[in-house]
Amino acid sequence: MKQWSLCLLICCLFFASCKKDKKECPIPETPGITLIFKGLFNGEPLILNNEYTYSNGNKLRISQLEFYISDVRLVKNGVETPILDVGLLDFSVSHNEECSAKAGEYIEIANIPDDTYDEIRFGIGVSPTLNATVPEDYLATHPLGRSVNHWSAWNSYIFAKVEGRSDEDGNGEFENNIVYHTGNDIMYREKSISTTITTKSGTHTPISMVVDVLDLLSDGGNSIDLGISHSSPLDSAAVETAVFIMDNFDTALRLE
Ligand SMILES: [Ca+2]
Repeated sequence: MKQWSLCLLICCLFFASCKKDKKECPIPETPGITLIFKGLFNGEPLILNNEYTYSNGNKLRISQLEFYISDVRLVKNGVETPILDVGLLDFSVSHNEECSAKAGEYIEIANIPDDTYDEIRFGIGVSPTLNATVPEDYLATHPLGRSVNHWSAWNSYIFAKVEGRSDEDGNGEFENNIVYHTGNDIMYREKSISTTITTKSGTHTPISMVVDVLDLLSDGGNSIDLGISHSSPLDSAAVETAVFIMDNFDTALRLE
């Protein structure tokens, strides 16, 4: 009997600790569309700072994944309905532990016209029109109001961030710092996903997608040399790393 009580207590503590995290798991069933992005690494849930194996066998830890989406549109028979200008997916809170990582990082969009759509389109990064603005144009709570996400040297928002550390010499110490930041209008990418989306007033419509960090760093044939630890400046050869990551969103980000 004592053992059962102890077990129950542990279970309660487990669920209480899950609930306490800022990002809910499962996520709230708010009326409207909820765009859900579940971080993965090689098909497994992405837990920040956990150890994963890179394509060359080296160990690495991802400490941050973040990216903007913009110009989100629902499409029916080729006709677009805009539903969101810009949103920021910051995985730093939701992907700290398994429960909320499996639930995913999400953006809620209300007031969607009732209909059945056959496609969703959006840009990865900040659309050129919005990228011509600066954080000072916004409140700090707006997705574009974060001054740390704007790089004046690029005259651009940072479209995506993949950060972490890797163990390049296999001695168990993660000495290599990787900071891959992308930006500039040339790196803006369009994404289109064909799927049936039915919206009805007062109804929760989730669209679940995944984004696999290994697929951002490696396209199967080529992999980023993690020894190239930075993706900047824009005029350096290392910028190819940033372009490679943005190109890879096409396959790394997909319907769940
Ligand atoms: Ca090492």
